[in-house]
Amino acid sequence: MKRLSTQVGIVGAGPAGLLLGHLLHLEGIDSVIIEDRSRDHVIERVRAGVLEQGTVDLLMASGLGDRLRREGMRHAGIYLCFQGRRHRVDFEELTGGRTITVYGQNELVKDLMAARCATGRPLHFEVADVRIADFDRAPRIAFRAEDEDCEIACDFIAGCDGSHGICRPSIAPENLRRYEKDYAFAWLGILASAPPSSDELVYSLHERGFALFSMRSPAITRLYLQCAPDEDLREWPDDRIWDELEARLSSAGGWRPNRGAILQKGITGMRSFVAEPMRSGRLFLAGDAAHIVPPTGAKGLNLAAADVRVLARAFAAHYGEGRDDLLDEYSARCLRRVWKAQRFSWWMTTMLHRAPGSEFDYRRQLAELDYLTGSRAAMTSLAENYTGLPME
Ligand code: FAS
Ligand code: PHB
Repeated sequence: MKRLSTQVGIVGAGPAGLLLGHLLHLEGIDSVIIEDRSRDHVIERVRAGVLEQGTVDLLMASGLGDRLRREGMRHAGIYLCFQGRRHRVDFEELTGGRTITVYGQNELVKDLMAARCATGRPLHFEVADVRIADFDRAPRIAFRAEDEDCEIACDFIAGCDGSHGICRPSIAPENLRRYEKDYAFAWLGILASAPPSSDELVYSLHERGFALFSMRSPAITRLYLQCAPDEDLREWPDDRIWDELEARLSSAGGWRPNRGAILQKGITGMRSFVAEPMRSGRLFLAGDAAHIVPPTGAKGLNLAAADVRVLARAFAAHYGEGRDDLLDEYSARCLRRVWKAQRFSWWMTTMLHRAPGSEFDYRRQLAELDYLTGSRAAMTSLAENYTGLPME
């Protein structure tokens, strides 16, 4: 058995685990990060694309902003499209200057990995058979790496292993409350080699269903359309996808998305989930390991960043000042933000997706969008939530 020891053992090298590792490094706190997939798989995984103002500020303040500053696309608003017309929501004007930045999650993960390597601190990929134990008293993480049995003895474990990880399920069911909600639809998402034909994101409610126009760079667009949870991708040849996107996104004045070669396509399920508390003894859950939001509000990655910001500060207070009050407050502090993001994500999702077979709901949704795009108060609420509620 190869025995390692560290202060914080981090399971998962997604945005939550890598960012936590970096924030701890800035505080002079040791950590070991283990990941069961390969470096390339983690980097190539196409996920989030929208960073809140607070997430961008945190990355900039942590010395992770160079490429983000150069390549991130700062957007001062979004469009809401319904009944063939686009309506702009001006975040900057409505919030006194807050914006979002479009920057692919995989680009952020690349930056975080480069930062980790620059510190020389341990980051193990392709580990297997990960188990955690004794996290009430003397936490240990066991795993296999290159056919060798390894064990990390640590003061704390950070469970940053996402919604399908092993950390949350390691907590005894009687010590965890689960809140969940499923949706009767999913997203068919594509990455396309086509220059974005809109300067900002377009969220569309159409009688044929939801559609979203997003982007990754001046040459790459990212688009999603509402589909059934059990949709078969084989029934969606590229032309059908483009025809459906055009039907749902086109608006008065002839705006439509540019077509191009589809580089990647996949189906993403829709789910709202919260596990409480986000701590069990010396095990702290962060990011998708503790909560899942439907992507309509673009909150998942931003919540992960907000969690690890609170957690890093709590560990710094523990090691630097010998105080545990911030560790004790971690779960309640994060959950306040998590539930507000759950509310916003649920609201965006139910306002913009067609519920199968409900004409009354469709007319109500159109009325909600009509009210929203005509009310400064309502648009301000959307703008505040979308750009990100202030970090505590
Ligand atoms: P992650 O799932 O990213 O990372 C967990 C890591 O742990 C993974 O690398 C996994 O391989 C590893 N792991 C799992 N089990 C392990 C084990 N047993 N041992 C070791 N490692 C293990 N969010 C937004 O904010 N904006 C968006 O626009 C947005 N769009 C999205 C679009 C899609 C299609 C999807 C699927 C999600 C989207 N999200 C969005 C949400 C998404 O970005 C997540 O919230 C984000 O990846 C959460 O980061 P982590 O908590 O680090 O979890
Ligand atoms: C994306 O760019 O991938 C994206 C943008 C906004 C969302 C979800 C995903 O709400």
